[in-house]
Amino acid sequence: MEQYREMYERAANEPEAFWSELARNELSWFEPFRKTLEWNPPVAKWFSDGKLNACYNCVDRHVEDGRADKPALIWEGEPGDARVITYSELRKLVSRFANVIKALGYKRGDRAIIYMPMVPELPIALLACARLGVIHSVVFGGFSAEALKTRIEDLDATLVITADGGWRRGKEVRLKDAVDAALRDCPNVRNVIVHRRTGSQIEMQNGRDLWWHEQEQQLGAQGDTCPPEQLDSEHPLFVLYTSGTTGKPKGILHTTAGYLLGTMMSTKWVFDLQENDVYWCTADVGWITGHSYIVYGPLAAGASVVMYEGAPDYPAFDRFWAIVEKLKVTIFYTSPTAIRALVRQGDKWPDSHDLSSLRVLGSVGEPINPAAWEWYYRVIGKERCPIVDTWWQTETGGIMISPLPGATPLKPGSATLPLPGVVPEIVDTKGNTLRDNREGYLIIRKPWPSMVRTIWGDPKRFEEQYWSKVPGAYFTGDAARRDEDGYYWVLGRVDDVMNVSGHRLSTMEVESSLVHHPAVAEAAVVGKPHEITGQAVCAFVTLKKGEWDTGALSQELRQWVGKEIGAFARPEEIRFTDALPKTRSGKIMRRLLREIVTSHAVTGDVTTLEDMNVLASLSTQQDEE
Ligand code: 7RM
Repeated sequence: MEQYREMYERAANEPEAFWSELARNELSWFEPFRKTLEWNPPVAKWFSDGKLNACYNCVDRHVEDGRADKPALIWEGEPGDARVITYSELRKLVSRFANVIKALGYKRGDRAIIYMPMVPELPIALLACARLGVIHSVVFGGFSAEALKTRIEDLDATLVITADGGWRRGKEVRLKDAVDAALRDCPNVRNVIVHRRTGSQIEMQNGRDLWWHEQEQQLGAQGDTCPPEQLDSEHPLFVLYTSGTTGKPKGILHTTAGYLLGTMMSTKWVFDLQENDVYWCTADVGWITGHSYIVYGPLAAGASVVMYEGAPDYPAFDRFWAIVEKLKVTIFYTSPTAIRALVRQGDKWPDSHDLSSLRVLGSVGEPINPAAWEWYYRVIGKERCPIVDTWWQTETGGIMISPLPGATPLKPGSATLPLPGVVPEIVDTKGNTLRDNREGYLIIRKPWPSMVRTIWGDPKRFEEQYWSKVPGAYFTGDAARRDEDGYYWVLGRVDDVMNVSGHRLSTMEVESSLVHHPAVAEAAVVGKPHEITGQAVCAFVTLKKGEWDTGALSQELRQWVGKEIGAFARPEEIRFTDALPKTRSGKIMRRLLREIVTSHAVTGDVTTLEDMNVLASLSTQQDEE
């Protein structure tokens, strides 16, 4: 802890010296940089006159530094197939695929959309693009053809990399069909490169569509090497689309050196990464967590990275724990949603596996409620493994607030303290700094290397969205509180904070209380306009298996919350439902629920919604009332 304090102080007092020293020592450069930071808010340039290559940093340098035979990717397919790829094999596979792309005429600055299942060819495709300076944009394989099309158009991509399909709960997700549908309206795409995964029947359009393996075969042996391009530090590495408050998704742009440094250092610090760790992040590469903590961070750090193709409950609810046991996973990083889903199935699933290899547990994506935290700590970590609750965003590129395992004393539900070089603050609506224990907006005062550089094609929206609320500071859109120990408690999105009778109330607080009740599986809470109190609490609740008298339970739950938080927090209304509307990454879409309780119409972007039927049945329920 003392070491952390020292480092934090140093980074706060001399940020440029702190980051430039790390960048020099931890990254491999073709040409060294002299300028550390040019900051003209909101435009940041880090290490701008240096040259490097992200793929070289993630792959080649480890082969050259004695990790040639170390496993880089340890892959588990959903059907039970498996592959281990060493760093030297990865260099060859990435170089060959980079040569395929290059031979087709794609070059630095071009844009490629990647739409693939969780197979090794997915990180290989990202790294091959990075090797050539081709800007990639991964679209999560669960997105529809329509969502795919919007992204291809916004990015003006000329190349699509996909697969015939992937496996999910024993069924094929037919990716190539979706690409075909999307491309009917995208004349600028010249080629589709298709990896064969499922072997099912698909259409191949002559001249446009090419099989990955056939293109590779044509290369011959000289295809094994491909010199990495020497790129500027600020060369765009990727664009990742994320939904904002409007209907149109935002293309978050990350560049090369700063992003790589931020993700690599945070991987080492937050997970206490050691040479022989077996590291597993269960996210999909289609989300920022997968980009930063499956691909770029851990590979830049030379780690052995586990990757799993399928669903956590296939063929049974113990799939995660079976993989932990089989591969002797030491670091395990997942989401509260996944944890809650598994809690619901009972302890017998983890209890039937040897989880003694685990050393550090991580959580990401939303605040982790105390009940889930306790279960994760006790049943998975056997009270031996620290839980790192990591707060960050697509826009921040890497982890910003998190405990350091073994050093930071934990408080369940708090992401604890900022990493070195991160300067958060809690402010009111006017941008004034608030005292401890006051809820306010979470902002970041100082620029950091892995920060978002712009919104693709929309610098104006970038400025308005993130930099105009508190001039010169980054606005996260989250509400948070800092306690008397300096610990941060992130309460959720600002638009998820309710105000009931003048009391600030987090939707999460009420949800957390509701899921404490033995009958409740999941809960989502939104504020509903109310004549007297301003807003009233409205809760959507799913129940655990069993027979429930919902009338009586409704009363009981209201009192339950009243007792746990206070009478003002009691939900005025409780709606029981079979499922909650969620994004494909598992976040509850409160915005949609809010629209259901305020009006009848649902507008805006719903392309990230997991199951549209959930939405339809929730609105109908209201229509009937
Ligand atoms: C990594 C990721 C970002 C939003 C963010 C928060 C919420 C994420 C935590 C969290 C509380 C956490 N990127 N969030 N992590 N809230 N504690 N540890 O999820 O761009 O998809 O979402 O997620 O609201 O603003 S994201």
